[in-house]
Amino acid sequence: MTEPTTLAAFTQPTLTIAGQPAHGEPDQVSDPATQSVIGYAPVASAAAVDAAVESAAEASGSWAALPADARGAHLAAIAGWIRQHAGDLATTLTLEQGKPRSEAAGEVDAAARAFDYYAAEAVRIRGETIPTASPTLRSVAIRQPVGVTAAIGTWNYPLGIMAWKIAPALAAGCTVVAKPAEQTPLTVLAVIAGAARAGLPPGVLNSVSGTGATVGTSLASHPLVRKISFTGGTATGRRLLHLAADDIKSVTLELGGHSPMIVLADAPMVLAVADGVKRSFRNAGQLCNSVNRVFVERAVADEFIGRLTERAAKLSVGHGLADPEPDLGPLTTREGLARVEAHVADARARGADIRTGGERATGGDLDRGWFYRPTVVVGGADLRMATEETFGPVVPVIVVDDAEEAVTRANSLDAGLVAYLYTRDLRAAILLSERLEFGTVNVNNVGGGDVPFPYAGWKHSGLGVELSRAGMEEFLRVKHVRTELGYPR
Ligand code: TXE
Repeated sequence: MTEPTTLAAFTQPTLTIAGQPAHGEPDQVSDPATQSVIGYAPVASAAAVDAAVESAAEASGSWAALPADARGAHLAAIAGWIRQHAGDLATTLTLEQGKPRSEAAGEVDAAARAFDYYAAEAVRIRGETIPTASPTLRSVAIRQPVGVTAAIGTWNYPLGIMAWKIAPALAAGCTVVAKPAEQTPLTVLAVIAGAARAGLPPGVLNSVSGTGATVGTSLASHPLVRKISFTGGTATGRRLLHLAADDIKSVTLELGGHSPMIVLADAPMVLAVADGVKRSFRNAGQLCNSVNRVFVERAVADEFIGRLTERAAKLSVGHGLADPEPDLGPLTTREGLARVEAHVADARARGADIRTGGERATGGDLDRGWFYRPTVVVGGADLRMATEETFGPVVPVIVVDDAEEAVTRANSLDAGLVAYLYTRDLRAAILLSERLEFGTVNVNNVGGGDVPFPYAGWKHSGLGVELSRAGMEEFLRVKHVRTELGYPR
């Protein structure tokens, strides 16, 4: 097969079914910064979804039986293909999703690193020998792949999130049918087509594209699918869990968050402000681990709010491919912009203080896109934005009396993905982080969310674990093999 050499090959990708390019009704993909059509993704028919799942089922036995290091070598080849095409992939990602080009390049690199990481991890799948009561009886627990996996992704980190599903699934010996979000299908479809070019056996990794209601539902409910790995909204996650229950499918869910940032009176202030800016506005706030509410202790509230506001007001907004590069691109979806506007209107109606932003970014080319100014709001914990995920460049700051109030408020919502804590007090850092009901607690940093580290949503933020070694184990199941050797000869 010839290698794509132009951007068009990435903005007009095919589906991949049984290792072959497959087509479908073309669906327009638009640049959220300009509303211009930048590409087309083929919508998978019902027959195409069936064919994709059947090819994954057919490839399942031989892929699982392939020695782990050979599976790892295939994953490394996919990482190589991604790196070879990193430039065009990053440009396509900015065009379909909106994020600044350097962040898109970072996401492409993260995807390649995920394939490299699980290439190495594939050979580390281990079982256990369990002592029995008899010298002739052997009990061994082995771990085998769950089977055909439906990987359903979303639009804020389309390629990164999909790599975090596909790479551990393939390493574990599962075959995959992947469905990217309908808003941002291009880079994912391009990489899956690239994986076939990089020599992945037919059927091991297939792609289908289209809406959740049609393609997503038929994929997730297909009887040959044994595992659903999903990232997206909590409502969709709940629906998929119900659907999986009917057929007892295994499920891993990464759902919405509502991350608190707690700034105690002894916080390292410069760091807290810098990290607050980074985690509130990166990717225009469209991060599941975005800072969604800050609880700051009264003694340092004025200083923190003043500095945060000053930094936020200086952030630039523009097309992700512009030179110089802006700090923020547009919101990716029209609905996303409408929600941001509704949350800010609610804050105004409740008398909150909008310190900066609070309106769309307009003028010149900005009028064509879904741009919003980085916004800092000071208000009460009753604001909609302080209880519902805004998924936009908006951060409410709530002043609290002490650490106790901050932790109680932080734990009061159903969301349990990530919490951030800023303090110089080691005792407070350890004791409070143990009380925070979140799958990740960051103390004096905003890192994590990267392939070596486990990422788990607690409460309504998810089920199971992604990333790290634990993320691969989600695609394995245990088999007990009990062998009596003492039978008569
Ligand atoms: O998610 P959806 P959306 C949160 C965030 C955001 C909200 C909704 O709060 O505003 O989710 O985002 C497919 N059967 N996060 O609208 O609708 C759909 O086609 C099978 C948090 O993007 O859940 C897409 O591929 N599939 C998140 C994927 O599910 C279905 C990051 C996600 O769509 C389906 C992004 C169905 N019935 C948004 N319905 C995080 N944790 O990072 C939809 N889909």
